[in-house]
Amino acid sequence: MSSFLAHCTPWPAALAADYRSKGHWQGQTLSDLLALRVEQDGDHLAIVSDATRWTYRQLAQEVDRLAQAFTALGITKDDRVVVQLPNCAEFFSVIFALFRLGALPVFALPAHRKLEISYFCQHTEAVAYIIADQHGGFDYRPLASEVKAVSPSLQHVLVLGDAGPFAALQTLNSQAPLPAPPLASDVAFFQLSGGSTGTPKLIPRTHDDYIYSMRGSAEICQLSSESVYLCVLPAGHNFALCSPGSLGIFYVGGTVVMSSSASPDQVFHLISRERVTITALVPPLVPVWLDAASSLQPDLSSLQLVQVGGARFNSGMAARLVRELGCTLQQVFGMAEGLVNYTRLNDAESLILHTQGRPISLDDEVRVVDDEDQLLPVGEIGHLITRGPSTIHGYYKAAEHNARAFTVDGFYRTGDLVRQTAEGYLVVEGRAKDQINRGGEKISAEEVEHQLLAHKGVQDVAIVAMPDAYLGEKSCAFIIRRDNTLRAVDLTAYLRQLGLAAYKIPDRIEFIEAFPKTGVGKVSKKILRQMIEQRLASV
Ligand code: J2J
Repeated sequence: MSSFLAHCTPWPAALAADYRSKGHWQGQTLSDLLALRVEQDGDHLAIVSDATRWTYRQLAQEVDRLAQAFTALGITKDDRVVVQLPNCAEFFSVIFALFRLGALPVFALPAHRKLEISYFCQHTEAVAYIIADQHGGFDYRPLASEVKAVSPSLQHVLVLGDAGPFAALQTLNSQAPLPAPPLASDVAFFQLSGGSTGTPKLIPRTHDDYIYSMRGSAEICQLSSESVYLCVLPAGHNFALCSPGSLGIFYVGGTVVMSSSASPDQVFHLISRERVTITALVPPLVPVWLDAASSLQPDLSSLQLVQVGGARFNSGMAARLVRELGCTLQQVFGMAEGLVNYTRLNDAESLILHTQGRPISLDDEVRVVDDEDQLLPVGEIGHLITRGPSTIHGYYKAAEHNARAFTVDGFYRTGDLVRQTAEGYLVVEGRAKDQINRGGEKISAEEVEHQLLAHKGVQDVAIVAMPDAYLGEKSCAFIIRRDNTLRAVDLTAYLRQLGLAAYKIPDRIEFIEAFPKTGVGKVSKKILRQMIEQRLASV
């Protein structure tokens, strides 16, 4: 048995043994699953992406080519590789090649820029960074040059498309013999945490724990080889990858259709052409799709299940979705740290419209506790803490933070405020963590505050969520400036130039003379939220 990756926290031995004995952890790797698919039905269509149509066999061939090529480059077990690809077929050939080697993808989002990517590369000591040449009007190659200049560990930049000064993924070739495959208990990759701290946190997930979540999710969603999943959200995000997402589809031998955009024109075309049966959305996309569907009248008759999650979903909009699309709605309340809750397909409508579901199995322990970690009576609102076969016991290289983020008996503090119904379903009521949920994109207030504080014109800053009709929440930065000539545009331009992802740049900046304080003299974000709410309501 190999030891667990350094700077990661393994599950306590007793829990691990329990999960194995109950069959939650079955000792399979993600590579094993792909090999099984090829064996069972290699000619089934696995991925559609633009003009690319790969069967499972073709996918596996691409995976082998890349695994050999990566090996020839010296990429090997436990090496970290930052993967920042748009939704395309090659996303999967790259990650399965890394899985085969036991090298560890770090799933960056396409929106991440220099600050985030160089942090991931430095923090994980990544040896390679994999990008597309361009996507969404952005050229990733100059970004890669900047990242490389500040990331001493980085040996390779590999590019899908026109490689410029780097190496092209498509032409890599080698006959290098492959090393022994990893173990199911090994860390397989890193997900990113939504985060509430100064620096982003990385989430080590193992093959065993991820496959537990994927298999359970695929069963709950009743996937089969007939299922066709439209991947609209970023492919590496936990929701799109594993709830049940693309990996859940591969597990049952279905087909994944990649969409590089969430615009109704493109997705409706793909849904009717490929006879898509299931897709996953964040709440802001729902009214956009519904409005467009009512005017364009596309053929969405193949669609059986629409999953919505990532942020609070209004029950009125949920009812509208069911009425207008005539398919099943599933609410999904998940987190990259592990726990995922689902409403079940045959649940009563009241549960589907008004709750965020329940965990995959009873071994996903969920507790609702007060500020002192004491269990609350069922129905009361409190902090959600959780432990289970897919929930991590520690972030990567974050010992100090881990001491606060987990209870002594290994429960993860989700930072969500929830209530549990008599049926055991969870309703998300709010948030205790210092985060803004911008339509499913998570922003750590502290991370952005930290960047703004480095500006010489800023004396102090506090970032809070403000209501937004479309996104649910947007971010508002309250700033005490040193100099009255400092303007909001100076600060947003500053953040952009530093290389912060666009979604983290405050949507609004309010200059203020002094912060309201709590009874113990801390900045009261609660009062700041009320202030901006009132200001927005009065215009
Ligand atoms: C309210 N808040 C929600 C929901 C997540 C499936 C689905 C989503 C994610 C995800 C995921 C919510 N209602 N339905 O990983 O596998 C907020 C909570 C949660 C945080 C996690 C998956 N669904 N949230 O969103 O890691 O605050 O994962 O703790 O990005 O999103 O964010 P993330």
